Amino acid sequence: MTGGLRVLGACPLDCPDTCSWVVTVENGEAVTMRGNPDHPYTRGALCVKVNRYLEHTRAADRILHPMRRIGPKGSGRFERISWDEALEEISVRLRAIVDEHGGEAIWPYNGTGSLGYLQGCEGVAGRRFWNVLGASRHFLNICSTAGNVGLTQTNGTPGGMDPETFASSKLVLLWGTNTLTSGHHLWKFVQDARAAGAHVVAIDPIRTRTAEQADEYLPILPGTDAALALGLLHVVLEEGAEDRDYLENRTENWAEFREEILRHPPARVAGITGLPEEDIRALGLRLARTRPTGIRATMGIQRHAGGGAAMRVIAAIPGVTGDWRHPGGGVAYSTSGHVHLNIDTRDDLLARPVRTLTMTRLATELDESVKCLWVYTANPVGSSPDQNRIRERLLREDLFTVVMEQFPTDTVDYADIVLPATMQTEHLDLHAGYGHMYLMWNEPAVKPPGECLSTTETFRRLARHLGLDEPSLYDSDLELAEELLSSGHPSLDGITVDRLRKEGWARLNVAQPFVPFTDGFPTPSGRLRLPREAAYVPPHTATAAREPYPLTLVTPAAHTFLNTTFGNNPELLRRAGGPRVLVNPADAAARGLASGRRARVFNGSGAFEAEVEISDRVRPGVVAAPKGNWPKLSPGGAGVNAVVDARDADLGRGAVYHDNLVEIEPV
Ligand SMILES: Nc1nc2c(c(=O)[nH]1)N[C@H]1C(S)=C(S)[C@@H](COP(=O)(O)OP(=O)(O)OC[C@H]3O[C@@H](n4cnc5c(=O)[nH]c(N)nc54)[C@H](O)[C@@H]3O)O[C@H]1N2
Ligand SMILES: Nc1nc2c(c(=O)[nH]1)N[C@H]1C(S)=C(S)[C@@H](COP(=O)(O)OP(=O)(O)OC[C@H]3O[C@@H](n4cnc5c(=O)[nH]c(N)nc54)[C@H](O)[C@@H]3O)O[C@H]1N2
Ligand code: SF4
Ligand SMILES: [Mo]
Repeated sequence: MTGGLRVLGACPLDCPDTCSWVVTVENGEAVTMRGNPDHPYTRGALCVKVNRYLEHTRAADRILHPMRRIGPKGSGRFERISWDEALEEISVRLRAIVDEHGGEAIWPYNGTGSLGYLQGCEGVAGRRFWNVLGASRHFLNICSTAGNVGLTQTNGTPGGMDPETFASSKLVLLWGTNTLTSGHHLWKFVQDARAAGAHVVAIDPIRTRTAEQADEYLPILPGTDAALALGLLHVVLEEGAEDRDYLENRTENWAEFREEILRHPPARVAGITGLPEEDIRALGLRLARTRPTGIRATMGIQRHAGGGAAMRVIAAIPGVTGDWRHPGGGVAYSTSGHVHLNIDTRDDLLARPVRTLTMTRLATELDESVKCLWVYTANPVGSSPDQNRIRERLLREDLFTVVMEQFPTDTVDYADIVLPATMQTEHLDLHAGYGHMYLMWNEPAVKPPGECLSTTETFRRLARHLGLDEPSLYDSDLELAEELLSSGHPSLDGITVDRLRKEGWARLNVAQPFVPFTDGFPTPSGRLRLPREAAYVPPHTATAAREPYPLTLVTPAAHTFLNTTFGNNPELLRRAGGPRVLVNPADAAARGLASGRRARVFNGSGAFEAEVEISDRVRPGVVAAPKGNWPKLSPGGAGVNAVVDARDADLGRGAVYHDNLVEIEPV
């Protein structure tokens, strides 16, 4: 045990768990970072990635100073400049752009690199500043919007089960979610349920490490979950196990939805989902007979053409079974719908309405009308769809690109000005888990290295340099935190900055166990709205011609990276072993692919290279390559998103990362 000062913080990454951590500081240096054993949900463990966070803050390639481009666009060649020079050049360019083209010529492009309410996307850092300039709005649709909209149409909110209540479930469906990789703290609660006799089923086109730990695994065809849900409900109806009282008093559209269920008997659903009819029947029987059933369905399901509809039908299941009556019953997608902070983006500062530009559509919407692209907490060249076209667009000479970053990502290579950003141990922030019911405080533990500045401080300095006189642009971090907590919502009663600073976290002021919707749903009727229209929307991979690209590519979370974050960490890169593609033995044989050998994965949009892993963890016709590898650190210089299209899902304009067709050939 070291002596030093203990500083409480929280993981900022786009992971449901938002871990509580303790940093030990000696002589101004962060010496250790450990999971906080006192936190009721994360209970002391971090993860394979964030165990290297401190090492990452000190990485040799950390960006420590402002820089200006000296090579051609995209070359990644820069010279060091001072903050004053950077602010001056930016101010001159922004003023000229606003004067000549209007504020909407600026695209503030922020991503999920930090979920901080101050420094990251949840409080929409920088938005007040952009409002004063009249910049375009940015629609952050890259991650979860299809599911959010689908759930909101059904329940009135994307918020669902408190994940802690899975300990009380008797049947656990891990549906399109790789718990042990993408938010592993839920697992303890799943194991508690199991110890009390629960049966755990994984539904995933890949036999993931989570699926391998489950009691039962269904290798569903990608994008067909709505059909499976209807088939399971068909069995529930055959058994007469629907909760008639709940349906009558708590839901609407039952007559229509019942018809839709009856159109999907297990035999038909088997043909759509690629699952044996008897397995669908067996799971349907379990669902019919097991209360409470807890469904953990996360973002994997909704990264498809019909992803929004899939979440709608899955959300309908507890409406039919009445599972929302019980702790441990219902659907858990995200808890963010239960968080009621006062996010005051000051949209009243806009002089006139402005257009909205869409995050996943960078490749098409970054046209001549955009004169400044301002990227922060995002790495679009690595993470956004249609990588090759994004690169082309970023080469435009008259586009002024500013990137605020910690590391020299592929996106940084295209910047005109790079601004050095702090990391989580170096700035203050407030967080809320999207996989638990706690607000989290992050106290800075150390001084920023070099000349790094936080997001909030960067925008304050920029405002000052531009001579903007709107007072709210200068609110301090503590003032911003106070404002966030000032919504007056009862779930925040008694939660103050002082308390958060002292304790590190606070559970939202809700019952324990928290069972949502016992007093009705936040829909206009107060009822759960069962789908009325065609409930199953097929994936692109089922409706498009499967020639000349016959394989369905799924691109899920990598175990060792968090999106592209850590993609440059030498040890995590070593563990990942470079970009990989999982191929079924039959597909490999048909193409002369060998395990451990490099292959080219391609379609009409582009190509990337990866090492082949031949495995029956994917079924014939389905291949899988994780997201997260940096294109420039990958063979061939391209990443998985070179073959991902910028198509929209059915709802919320969500991204379709798991719904693309490819072919593979040996290199
Ligand atoms: N280690 C690690 N953790 C992460 C991340 C990471 O990059 N690495 N990313 C973080 C972020 S940004 C997010 S949004 C979450 C995402 O994490 P998840 O919500 O888990 O989403 P995905 O990894 O996209 O997909 C989850 C699983 O769904 C499966 N899947 C794909 N398509 C379908 C389908 O049509 N039906 C079904 N039933 N399953 C399908 C995939 O094979 C995968 O195993 O995780 C966060 N956690
Ligand atoms: N093929 C495929 N692609 C995917 C997905 C998929 O399933 N498949 N998933 C998508 C999902 S779910 C998401 S959420 C997106 C994520 O896509 P992005 O939002 O682009 O997130 P990252 O790729 O993690 O890049 C975040 C960057 O922010 C930087 N950063 C972190 N903290 C800070 C900070 O405090 N200040 C500043 N200035 N920078 C910071 C990090 O260094 C990192 O380079 O990726 C999507 N991309
Ligand atoms: S990435 Fe997730 S599991 Fe890892 S430390 Fe952060 S919140 Fe915890
Ligand atoms: Mo995400």
